[in-house]
Amino acid sequence: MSQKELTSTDYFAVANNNKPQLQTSVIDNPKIVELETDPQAFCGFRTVNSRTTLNSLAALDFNRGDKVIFDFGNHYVGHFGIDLVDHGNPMDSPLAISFKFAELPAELGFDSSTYQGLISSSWIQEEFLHIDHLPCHLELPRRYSFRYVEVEIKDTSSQWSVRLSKPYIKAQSAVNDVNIAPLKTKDKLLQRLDEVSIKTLRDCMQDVFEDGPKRDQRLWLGDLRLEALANDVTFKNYSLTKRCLYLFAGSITSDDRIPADVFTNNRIVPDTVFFFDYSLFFISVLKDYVQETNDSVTLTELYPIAKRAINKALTYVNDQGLLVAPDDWRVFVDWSQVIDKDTAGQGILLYTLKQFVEIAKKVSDKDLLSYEQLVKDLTNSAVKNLFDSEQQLFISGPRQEVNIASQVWMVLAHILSDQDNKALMDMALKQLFPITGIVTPYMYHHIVQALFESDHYEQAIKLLKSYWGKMIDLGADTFWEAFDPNDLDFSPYGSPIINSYCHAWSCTPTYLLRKYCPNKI
Ligand code: RAM
Repeated sequence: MSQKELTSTDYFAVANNNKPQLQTSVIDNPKIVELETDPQAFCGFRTVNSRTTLNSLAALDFNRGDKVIFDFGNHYVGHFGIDLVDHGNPMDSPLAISFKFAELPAELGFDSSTYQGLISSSWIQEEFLHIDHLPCHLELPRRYSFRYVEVEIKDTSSQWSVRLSKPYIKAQSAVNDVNIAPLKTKDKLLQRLDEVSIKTLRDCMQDVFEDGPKRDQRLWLGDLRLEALANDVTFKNYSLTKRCLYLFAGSITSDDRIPADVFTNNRIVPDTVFFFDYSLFFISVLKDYVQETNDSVTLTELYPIAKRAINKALTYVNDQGLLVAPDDWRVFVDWSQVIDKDTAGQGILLYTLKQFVEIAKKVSDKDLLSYEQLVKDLTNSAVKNLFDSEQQLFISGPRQEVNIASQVWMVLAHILSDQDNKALMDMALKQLFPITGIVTPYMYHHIVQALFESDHYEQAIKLLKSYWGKMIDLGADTFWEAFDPNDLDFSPYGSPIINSYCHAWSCTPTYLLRKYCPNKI
């Protein structure tokens, strides 16, 4: 099989040929609700039904300071529309009107002018408009990600009022409500975890597999890997995975690093953010895609990129056979700021090197043997240098720290025998549970997966139920970007209001349940 590399332009052309046709559906008849403070609710806010109904709304006069909140009953991504009509004396001034869009009630309770988080406040979903002439049918041009919309009248004049009717969402996704076979279980919570996962994935499947339709609305490699796995057991939209693989292939740098993310609106722009592990996950996505589809053309065209990515990563292995990732190309693993990530990085390198060997076999790469030898060498060095036989756990970094991420990635890399993997997770369960210091569903996914893969079925289900189940208890319609059950206000960016509450990398319960327990639950 020839392994000739294409140019960026060629890769992007294939990506463009696999652009999805977005499917739209209209969601109307929302309920009208009111916002209340509640110390027990997520970030202190909940909604309650209002006495106003949609029918009575159309006859209500709105003036300066009046507000109404629509609740569409579930999370959607799309455009909001509403009819506005003036009432009373002639309209002697423009209408000033504002909108807030929220995935969760707490976003409505937050005053955006007080936001001091690390990333741009412009992600906060709000809009302020002047409308010169009524009546009008307004459909906002920007796409939002939301369940709730608060409409506030900033001003009319003392002469006239405005009346509101027919609010709706034109919802969009790359995928339709296809017939996904229901999860085979009588367990109501597991059914709900599966449904919410699928909804999360669906709302993130847009022009690319986005990380979060509220924020960053962008293709990230780490998120893509998990979305593609969940897609394999649900929507099976393989051309979207293919599109995203080609977008990353065309974005590889001249020094062989694959960017962590790519912007795809208007034009394709690779970001200048790089994570060591994300670059390697290109190999995982390619291997999984080829395993699912047997698409040998894609494998041939993308294999050279995978090879450049693994070769580049291997240049950071030292004489002892250990990965030393450079400061400007760090290993991400989780948003946790408290765990050492060195050993998890070694685990990820081994995990992806083994996957690379699988695809190298498929293309009959002449260098196959040397990669197989490297798997053996790096495995030996990991066991020799990083496994602490006294504690029976892997240690990480200069402080020889013991943390859950190291154990999990070593289990997932399967460098130990199945029996030793089981013993390792037994010890992790004893010493490192309940989990602390991990703050994303992304890393929790890997913990659950490591439990399944080390023959800890019950503990895996228990963790799925307690972690993702807690988000549901807190009102999740879709799963979240960040969630630390020990610190509900946690945000990687300094304010939970900027967090995304429909986030791709949290959609994996559907994958974990369908892959690891099809006939058991
Ligand atoms: C954020 C997003 C994204 C993730 C990166 C590391 O910007 O949450 O999903 O991949 O961080």
